[in-house]
Amino acid sequence: MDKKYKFATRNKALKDWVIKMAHLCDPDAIILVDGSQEQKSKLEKEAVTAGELIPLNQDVLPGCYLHRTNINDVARTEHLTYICSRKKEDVGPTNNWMSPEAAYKKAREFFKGSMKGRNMYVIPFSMGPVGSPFSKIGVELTDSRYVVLNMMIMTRVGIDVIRQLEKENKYTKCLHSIADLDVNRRLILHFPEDNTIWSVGSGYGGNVLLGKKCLGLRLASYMAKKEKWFAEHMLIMGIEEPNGRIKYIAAAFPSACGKTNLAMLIPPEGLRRKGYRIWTVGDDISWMRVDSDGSLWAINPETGFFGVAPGTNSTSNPSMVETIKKNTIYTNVLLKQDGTVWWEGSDGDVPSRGINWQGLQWKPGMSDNHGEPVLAAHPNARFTAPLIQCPTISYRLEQHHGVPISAIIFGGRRQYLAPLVYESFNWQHGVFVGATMASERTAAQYGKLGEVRRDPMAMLPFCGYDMAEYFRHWLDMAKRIKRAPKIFHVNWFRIDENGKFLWPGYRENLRVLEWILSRCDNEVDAVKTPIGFIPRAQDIDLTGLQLKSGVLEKLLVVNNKDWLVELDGISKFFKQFKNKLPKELWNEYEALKSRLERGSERKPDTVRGTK
Ligand code: GTP
Ligand code: SPV
Ligand code: MN
Repeated sequence: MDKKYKFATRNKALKDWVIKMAHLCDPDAIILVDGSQEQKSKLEKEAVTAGELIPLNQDVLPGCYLHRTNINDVARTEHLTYICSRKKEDVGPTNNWMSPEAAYKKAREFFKGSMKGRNMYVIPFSMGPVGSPFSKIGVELTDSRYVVLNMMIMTRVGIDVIRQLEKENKYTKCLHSIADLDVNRRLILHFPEDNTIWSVGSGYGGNVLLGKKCLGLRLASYMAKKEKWFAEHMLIMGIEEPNGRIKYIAAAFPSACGKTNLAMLIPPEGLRRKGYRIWTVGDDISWMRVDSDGSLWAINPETGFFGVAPGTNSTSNPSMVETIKKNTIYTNVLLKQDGTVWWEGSDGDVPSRGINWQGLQWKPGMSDNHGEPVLAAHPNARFTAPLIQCPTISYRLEQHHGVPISAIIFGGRRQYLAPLVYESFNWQHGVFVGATMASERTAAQYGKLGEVRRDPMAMLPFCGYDMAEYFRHWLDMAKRIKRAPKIFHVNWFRIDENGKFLWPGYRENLRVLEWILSRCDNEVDAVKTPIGFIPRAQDIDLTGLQLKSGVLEKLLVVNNKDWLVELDGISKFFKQFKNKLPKELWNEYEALKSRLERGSERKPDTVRGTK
């Protein structure tokens, strides 16, 4: 019953692989995605006919569509995500492991005949500008038009990538099928040694847009270790200072902890008047290399935003509101009667009715059988929109060498403990700060909301190899980076006795970034605490911000006793890496411990000039 599949390319190996996968999945036909507008329109029409996309009100939202995923398929499924290295110890204690043989065998069963009645699309894509030495090429085979249309926004798709492949033949083989969307037959598999990704049984973004987390972080981090660069879960932004210079920073926060919002903030009035302006380079992934000048240079390998919808409005993120007015795919938000969309924390009044993310009639105030409110949008509802539509997009987006990084920022969602901002003492201590990051769980992944989990460098779910080796890599890179960025930690999420956020966050975060940059330029003194340098209250410019007196001081408190308790969690986390954990990190741990113990006997904060 062998079908004759047709697929033309001069790259013989590529052709053989595509045909072989087609024989496994049994699609009706193979279709090459060429990135053209005509093909895009055709796919949109077909997706609408098939009910995969709902066209939105084209007068208000031109080129926009709504998609609903299955209700059991609304976030990344980390427990079904595996790194399949030949040796189990190579993935470390924080990754799920399956042997390549077992993984291929198990997934092959799910892929067998999975595309019957559908087409197999061949998406050639480049992460990073086509032809840049930073870039990596992938080819994703998928039976989902939703995936094709999203990939066309998120990555560079088209014939020029195929041409590149004909020259180089180095690419990541990505296979995806929605199959029957059965959570019991769902697997997200990475084969770093084969440069291959297999994803089956899901239709949710992070599980299926294989350029993003799967290639852009898991496989890329593995390559980066070997090739001596960094693939990180970081935003990249340019901060234009009043003197006209633009400085770039990269910041790693766990999923749904504010990368997108920070990357495209509009300066608050007080700072705007001073002359600050923001340039957005990326909101999720940063690939960084040491260039010949000894600095770290970063590109955003993506071309789109796959951003969290709930909470996005004209106050929290006006640039995003502007960005998603056209050519945007909305996933799992509320459909209003007028053919526009809504979500919790969106602009405008709460609609009197609509169809919610589950496809059910919805009215405000509804509750389910357990008395829980029925939501209009899923908390992890997202939009996919082209970067170039962002009013603050950086003109350096397409530059093959990216942008030079002045500061690296780590951060998490901590109701207590971590102060608004602190600076590490040096690179090694900065790596310790990143390696001991922790955050409260959000809706971006399955699991118990609010639970504190350690998420080093925001990479716990995205590191494609043993995290102990990953820390080693971070430490080793110090030798190569002659002009190393300073490393900071921020926390926008500290709360008061009433459970309210102490810090207004969002655009006001620029006030903290201003301090960070002035520290990079050695322009201000700081207060030395056991955990690092914190700002003197007078050095955070609060012009135009109504912050009650004493609040900033509260935000900056470093409580030694709490940190000593935190050390237990850190030590537990470190211990699982056994003797593979770099000893430098244990040294940092011991040093912090003794600073905290000494500190609790003395006056906690000692002001010291560090200029
Ligand atoms: P991923 O796309 O999952 O990697 O998430 P992200 O890190 O880009 O997070 P995003 O910017 O989308 O923010 C996620 C949630 O955090 C949204 O609900 C925001 O409204 C909220 N948020 C972002 N910045 C701040 C802030 O400064 N303060 C507070 N309190 N909330 C914020
Ligand atoms: C994240 O969860 O960190 C995201 C969304 O950016 S996803 O692409 O689904 O991983
Ligand atoms: Mn992310």
